[in-house]
Amino acid sequence: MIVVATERFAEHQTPPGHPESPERATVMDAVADEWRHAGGDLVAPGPATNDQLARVHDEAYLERIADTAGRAAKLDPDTYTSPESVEIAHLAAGAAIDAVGLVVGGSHRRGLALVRPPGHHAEADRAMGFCLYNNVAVAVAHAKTLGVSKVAVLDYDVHHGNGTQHMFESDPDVLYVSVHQSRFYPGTGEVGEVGRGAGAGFTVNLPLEVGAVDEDYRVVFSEVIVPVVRQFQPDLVVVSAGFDAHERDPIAGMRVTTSGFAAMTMDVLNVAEECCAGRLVAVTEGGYDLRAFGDCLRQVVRVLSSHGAGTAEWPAAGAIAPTRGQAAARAAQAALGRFWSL
Ligand code: Q9C
Ligand code: ZN
Repeated sequence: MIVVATERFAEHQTPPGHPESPERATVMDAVADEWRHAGGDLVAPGPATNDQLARVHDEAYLERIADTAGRAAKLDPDTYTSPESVEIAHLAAGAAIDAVGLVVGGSHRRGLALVRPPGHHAEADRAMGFCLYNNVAVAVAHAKTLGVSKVAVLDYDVHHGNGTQHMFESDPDVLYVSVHQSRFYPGTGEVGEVGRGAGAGFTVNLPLEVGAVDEDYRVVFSEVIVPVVRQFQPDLVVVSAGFDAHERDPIAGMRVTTSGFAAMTMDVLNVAEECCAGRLVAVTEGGYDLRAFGDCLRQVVRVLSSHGAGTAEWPAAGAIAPTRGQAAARAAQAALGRFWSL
């Protein structure tokens, strides 16, 4: 596995008390250092170019963001820049691009880009939800230029990745799968959103009721996510790796444990092993409890650096019955049964 990271991600500043804080970069740095000291491969990213960003963002939007260079700006009620943010956002998208380049180039089977600001809420023409550029979408578009035909994106951030979904919703070569907290920010990601035109069936949304536990996630992974990704047969898997569904997270209401995140990552890595020689790139998104963020990142490093794949070690079911997961899986089977055998 290759880790793509830089201490410069701390330079993007948000207002005091903002959950997407520069301290998150300190956590990423600690994880990257541990990886390097253990003998792991670590590289610093180059900046994404305007042309690379323009594969998913509008030129007028890129100009608007470029105009905030050197100053603090409020782009949206949740999304702020500091003078350095544009430059750092280019490095975040560049890190996702570099991780994809290394994995598709064949020097590494797996990649992990430790980045901020996050990306999955950024639309073609709009910053939102702490996101400036859609790092994962830029990386997917980059993979296609390298000749990768089919890319599966799995987004386990607690919020729906509206930007990523919208950028690829008409594209049958990009499968977008999101599991998220239902009726929560940003408000999209209902189970009936299944893609448009030729892309119908290639958007899979699994909204879970607030309070979901590991066992709910295990149910939706085993009944929907793993079967769909397996049937899609991707040539590359990209994970929007947000950890704000964690039980310790301050801004959402799910109860996933650190082991639950390890198991989700292992489940999707297993499909990548089956379909595409384990070619998987994870790119960080949210995750706002610093301890949980670090713990989950260490689990992702452990899983992605394991040889081959093993069976996912889902935590033992607790006292809470997985009714939320069962309801989400049933709803997805009804909405998507005409596209996939579920
Ligand atoms: N204005 C990510 O996790 N909260 N973004 C809005 C009402 C926005 C989260 C609250 C949460 C954005 C990447
Ligand atoms: Zn999130």
